[in-house]
Amino acid sequence: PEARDWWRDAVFYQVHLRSFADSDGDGIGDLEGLRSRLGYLELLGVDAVWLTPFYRSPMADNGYDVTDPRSVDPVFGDLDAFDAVLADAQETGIRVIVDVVPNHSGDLHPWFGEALAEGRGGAARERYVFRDGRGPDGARPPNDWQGEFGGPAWTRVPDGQWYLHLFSPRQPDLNWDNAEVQADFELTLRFWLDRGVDGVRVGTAHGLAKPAGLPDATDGTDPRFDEDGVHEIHRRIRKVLDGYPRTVAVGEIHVPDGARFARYLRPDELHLGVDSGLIRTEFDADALQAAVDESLATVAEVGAPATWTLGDHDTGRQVSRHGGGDRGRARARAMALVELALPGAVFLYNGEELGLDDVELPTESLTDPRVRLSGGTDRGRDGVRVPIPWEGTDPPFSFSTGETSWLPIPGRWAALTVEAQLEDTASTLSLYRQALELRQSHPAFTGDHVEWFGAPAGCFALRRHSGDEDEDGALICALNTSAAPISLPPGEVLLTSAPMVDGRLPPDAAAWLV
Ligand code: ISL
Repeated sequence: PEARDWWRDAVFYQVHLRSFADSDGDGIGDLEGLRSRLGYLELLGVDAVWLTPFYRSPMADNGYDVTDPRSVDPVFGDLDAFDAVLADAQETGIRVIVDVVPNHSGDLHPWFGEALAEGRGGAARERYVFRDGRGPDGARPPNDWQGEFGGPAWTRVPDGQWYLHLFSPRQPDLNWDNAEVQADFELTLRFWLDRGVDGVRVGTAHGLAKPAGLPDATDGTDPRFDEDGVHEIHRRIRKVLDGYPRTVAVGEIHVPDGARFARYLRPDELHLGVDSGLIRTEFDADALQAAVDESLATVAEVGAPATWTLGDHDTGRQVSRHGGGDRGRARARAMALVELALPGAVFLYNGEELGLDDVELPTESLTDPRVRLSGGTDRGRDGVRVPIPWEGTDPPFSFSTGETSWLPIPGRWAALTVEAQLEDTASTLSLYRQALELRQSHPAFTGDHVEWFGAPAGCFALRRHSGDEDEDGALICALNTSAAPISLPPGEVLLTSAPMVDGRLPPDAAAWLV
């Protein structure tokens, strides 16, 4: 019989390419750098890599402003370099998915140039969302929508029309009612699938479709996202993927509730949706238990696997979110054992396995368009995109063959380099390696059922099992978010996120038992 779909319980590792490894000394991570570090990903033990956008782009939003979705930006290499990464990764047993950006193009995409040159009423404008403004002379935007990064979601062009951009003005939204837009996206999917990628991450999967008439946002509704029409688009994407066996489509889906989320994962839509429930939940056993239950219940409705993530290139790192320092790191380590204990797929973000924290960058280093569009009240997302410290005692810690890196790496990360942590059995990297190894090889990690049993206040104990009466295969994950050490349930301890104290699990720690 056909083996279980690989992606149902895969551990995906998000490579923020620009920040991963630089092979040519310009301070920017690239494909050849990634290729040279595939051995590390093998050692870490991940199943797949999700590669952030590497397409030709002016990088006004970190490459999510794509000029040509079927190309490689020279700063990252070329198509041959991409093919080499793909071949070597797959040879090593690591699958590769690429980030596709269907909601918008970059402003340097030839289509947008044509739309501006052609003027109002022309077919080139139909690929985007151009409208006349309101009020005398159309001087007010067509509706009241705000952009995700701040400011109005509309920008006026010299002939007086406005175009829609849910993100930065350099990311005009595509019109998904337009046949050319649809056909071109299918070409892009096939371009990468034909090259052999194992799937795609669909950015802003809850965007794309826009409501007829582009109504104002009234209280309690957000007409910008999660329109019913988006599901027809996902069904078309799924049909394309179904022609490529064993590929996966992973959606970035931000919607108000689980019922809306599940709609994207119906059997003829996306395979997986990145669930940010754990990211939003505080370090509290009851709250975390509720979040896990909610995520499991959400996907159970549609038969999709759950997914778990503690961070990505858009959200703050766990260590900092939990207060930083030793306590923040202890909590982040505990959360790693929680996410890796659960049934379903996991999305790790590069550097999470090193216990990296958010970096306070000098203003002149910031590149995120959110900084400017928010009027500077928001420091943006660069602080979670600082390059990986690999080796040595000083920045850039072998991230680059050159002297510098596109964002400065703090000297205090000297203790967190891959090199330092590989040698230290107590390091966060060693914890992740052990956890991934167990998750991969131990039979206790095969069950799909989760149940909870009695634990002291401020703690939880979950039991993951197969649902059969044969309970030999069960895994127990205990989490202590209380202020006091706790006794563990009976069983053999496989792994703890912190050393036991007098036979008990200390605060801010988790343990796995069988
Ligand atoms: O981080 C956010 C706001 O600052 C989110 O709203 C995020 O922008 C949204 O989830 C969509 O994310 C994806 O597309 C964005 C890009 O900036 C993100 O990095 C990407 O993950 C626009 O292309």
